[in-house]
Parts: sequence; C-alpha cells; structure tokens
Amino acid sequence: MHRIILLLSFLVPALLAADQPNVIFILGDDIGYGDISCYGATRVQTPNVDRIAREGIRFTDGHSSTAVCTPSRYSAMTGVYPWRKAGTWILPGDAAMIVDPDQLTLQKVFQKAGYKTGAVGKWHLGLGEGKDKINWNEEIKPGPRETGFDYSFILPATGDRTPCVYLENQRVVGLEKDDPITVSYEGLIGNDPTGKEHPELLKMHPSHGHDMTIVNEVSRIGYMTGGKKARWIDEEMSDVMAGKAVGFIEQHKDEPFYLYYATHNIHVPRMPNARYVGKTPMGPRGDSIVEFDAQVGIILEALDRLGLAENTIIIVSSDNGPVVDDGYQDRAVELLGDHKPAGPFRGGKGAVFEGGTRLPFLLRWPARVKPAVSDALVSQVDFLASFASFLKVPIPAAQARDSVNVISALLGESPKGREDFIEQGGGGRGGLLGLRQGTWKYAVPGNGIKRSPTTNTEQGSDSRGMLFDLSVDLGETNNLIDTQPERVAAMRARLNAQGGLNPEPSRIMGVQPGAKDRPTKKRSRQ
Ligand code: NG6
Ligand code: CA
Repeated sequence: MHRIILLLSFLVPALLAADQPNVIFILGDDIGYGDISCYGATRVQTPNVDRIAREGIRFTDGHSSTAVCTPSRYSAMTGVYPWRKAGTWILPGDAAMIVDPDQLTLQKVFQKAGYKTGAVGKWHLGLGEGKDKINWNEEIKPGPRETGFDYSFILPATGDRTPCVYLENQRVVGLEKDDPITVSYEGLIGNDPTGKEHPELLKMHPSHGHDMTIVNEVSRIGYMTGGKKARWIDEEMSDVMAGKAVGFIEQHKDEPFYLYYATHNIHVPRMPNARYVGKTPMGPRGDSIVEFDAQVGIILEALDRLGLAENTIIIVSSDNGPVVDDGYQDRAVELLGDHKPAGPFRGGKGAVFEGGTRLPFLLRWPARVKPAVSDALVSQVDFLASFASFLKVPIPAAQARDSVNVISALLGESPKGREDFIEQGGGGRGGLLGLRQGTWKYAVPGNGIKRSPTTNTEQGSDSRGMLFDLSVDLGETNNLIDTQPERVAAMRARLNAQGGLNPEPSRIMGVQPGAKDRPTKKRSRQ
C-alpha cells in the first residue's frame, strides 16, 4: 500500500505536467517559406529553426489567414477570419485596438487552463480607443492585458511606424515626465526632422513612403514628438526583446506558461545587430533572417538551461509571406541572387497565391511528439480550438467560429488537418479571398492589377478568378478557371456558405472607420 502511494506521488505531478505543457509561439514577421534552410534556403542558414524541424514536426502546408500582418495576427489570436470584421487591414500606429476585450482569445484559453501568459514583441492590433484618445504618457487601455496577457512588452505597431517606443504592461518604457509623446498620422507635428525634408540625416533611406519622423536616423511612417529617451534603437531590438522573453520564461519556470514571442525580424527597417551583419551575401534582409534564427536559439538555450525543453511545446511560424523591397533602400533586390523567399510558391506578402500565407510552420514537443514532416493543411487560426480541446477549455458558441480543432495533426498523430481553408490576400487595393479544398485552390476575381506597385510582389489578382490544381502545379501557373466550371461553382458555393464570396469591400480592404477623413497620400497600404 505504502509503496503504491509513494509511486502515485511521483507519477501524479508528472502526469499533470504532461497535461499542461508550456507553450511558446514564436511568430516571425514577413518570413517566407523559402527563407528558412530546412525549407530549402541555401544562401542563408537557420540552424536553430532547423533543429526544431529535426526534433519536431515540419509542416509543409501550414498557413496564416492573411498575407499581411494585422489581419493575420488578429485571426491567430481570436480564431476568427479577419475579413469578417471591418477595419482589420494593416493598422496605423495610432489605431484603436481591434480585438474586442470580450472576445475569446488563444491567450485567454491558456489563462482559463491556469497558465501564466505573456506577449513579447510586435503587437500591431491597435491600442486603447485610437487616435485622439490614446494618451501615450499614461497607461494605455485596452491593450494586451484585456485580451488575456498577464504580462506584455510590445512594440505598438511595426518597426517602421511611430511611436518608436516599447510599452511594458501598457506604459511607455523610459518615458520622462517633461518630454511627453504625441503621435500623428494626419500631418506633421512638432519640430522633429522628417526624412522627406532631411534625407542627409538618414542611415537608412526609404524607397517608398517611410519619409516622416526620423528616429534613430531612420525615417518612419507617421509622425511623433517627445519621448526622446524612450525611443528604441533598432539594432538593439532583438536583444531587448529576447531578454524580456527569457525573463518571462525564467520567472514562470515552475508553473505552466504561454509565451507569444513576436519578433520584429525580418520586417523593415531591417537593421540587425552588428553581430549578424555580413552573415549572408544578401545584405540586411538575409542578415535579419540570421538574427531571427538566433532569437529562436536564445529561447531553445533558455529551455535547455532551465530543464524545460522536454515539456514545452514550441511553435515557429511567420505572420505573412515574404517581400523583398518593402519600402527602404536596403539592397534586398540587388543582393537576392537565386534565393527564393517564397520557396516553390508564387507571390508573397499581400498575395492570395500560396506564397502569401503558406509559411514556415514547425512544432516541437519532445515529451510527446515524434519528429516528422507533415503535409496536413493547418492554420494559425486553428490554434485556439486545438489548444482549447487539448486543455479541455470550453469555447462559447459565438466565439472563434473559424478555428478548427486540428490538435491531432499538430501533434503529428494524424496526417489530416482541415478540410478546407480561406486565405486572404490584398490584391493591390482590391482585396482577394482564396479557398483551399484539399489540393485545389480557387481565388475570387480581382481588379486585375498583377503586382503591388510598391513591392512588385505578384498579388494573384485575375479578373476572371483563378483555379489551380496544386497536386501538379504548386507554383500556381496554370489557371484552370475556364476548363472546370463545375468545380468552380462548387468552390464558390462553399466560399459563399462561409460568408466569403461577397464580403463588403470595406471589410475586405480593411478600410479604417474614419479613413475617408485622412489624407490619402499619407495613408500607407500594402
Ligand atoms: C505597407 C508599408 C510596408 C509595411 C507594411 C505593413 C509602405 C510603402 N509600405 O504599407 O513597409 O510597413 O505596410 O507590413 O509604406 S506588415 O507586415 O505589418 O503587414
Ligand atoms: Ca508582417
């Protein structure tokens, strides 16, 4: 009897621990399928991501919902396709938060299961009640906490948008009382020099837009004044954020935790730390991939050091497909060589082609998951339902409606993921949805503008619509739209049944409420 009790007292904590693995979701920015060496890159090496592939599952058909940042992250967090909601396209830095504090989120699922939750890195989901109402000099609410993060250390929007400061638990870090911050996306404020008027002050010059307030000798989208001591230094950003991420892991090493670590790499401006400069022949874009990989390495090392590796699920992915020239003259186009950022896929950031949303997607959990390559169709929108099922957290009826429980596919216990999946591209200014059904892909008719005028990325906009058979045409070059009317009709019907055939243009283009009042020239859109 005694012996049994003794045995049980050893076993029970171990069993509980296996039911409550830590989860770390590392989300890169603008990293394409082909930017990672275990997905085929040769001009850049990513040994730490490759280690996850070796020790875990490498998915070949893993997606974000959308081919740009804000909607992609919105959907990964809420389990809802972003085109269902107006105002979810790329947000300015002074936008209101688009995640409703009443909405169920992935991080709330973990909270309900007793986890400590933290967000470190890029936010870009809006904050507070938006422009004119955000006071950057106080606590800003609602923010990450109201969506379910116990701790947050974020950059509010993007590295190329003002305000260029970090927020820790929703307050600007390092703010001085006598140097308050103001932000504007409407026009020049204050006396800070702009890139437009003072290009001689820049160490990184814009190729498109990005000519407003200069911070750290880089001109940005949007204007700001004040907060001089609080402004970030781009070259230090990855160390600052990795330090916060490791700090969170150390602090919660004895209880289950969920960490959302959203790196700035490899978004523009690409300004890697000096340690990574020159590590690839591809200039800042390639070196920034190395810096991303190094951050994955820092997290892996922390898990090893703290003895947490065995029972921590680590997921690595990206928010949208790759882009080469994204608005700064960093020689990414000239130095690309034969590197294929989207791997075998067509298009990239902004596209409804596979290159827009099919991304590096890896999961490692040594305690339970056997190393494998999986072709299951899975998406970040599914994390919510999958982890809710795994942790036995009920999902209220009206929540996370597009999230499918694919936990068996994620853990490598089934080769089957989703039956079908809706991908969102930008299509220049048109807005495009595509339906994946097995290896078939249908994309709705677009405005016919083939390439983004700023990034030169093919968007997948065809005025007839497009149909591809990915089983023989992974690169989406042979449009079968005219040859298979029945299949097209069936796929359109399926899209329609999900509300995806004719969503209002404003929803799909993501026009911000009040956007009409804003000067169009200053507005930036993919
Ligand atoms: C575009 C910006 C681009 C990038 C993107 C958002 C221009 C010319 N382009 O409007 O540089 O900031 O928005 O990227 O301004 S994302 O990854 O956050 O979606
Ligand atoms: Ca992005």
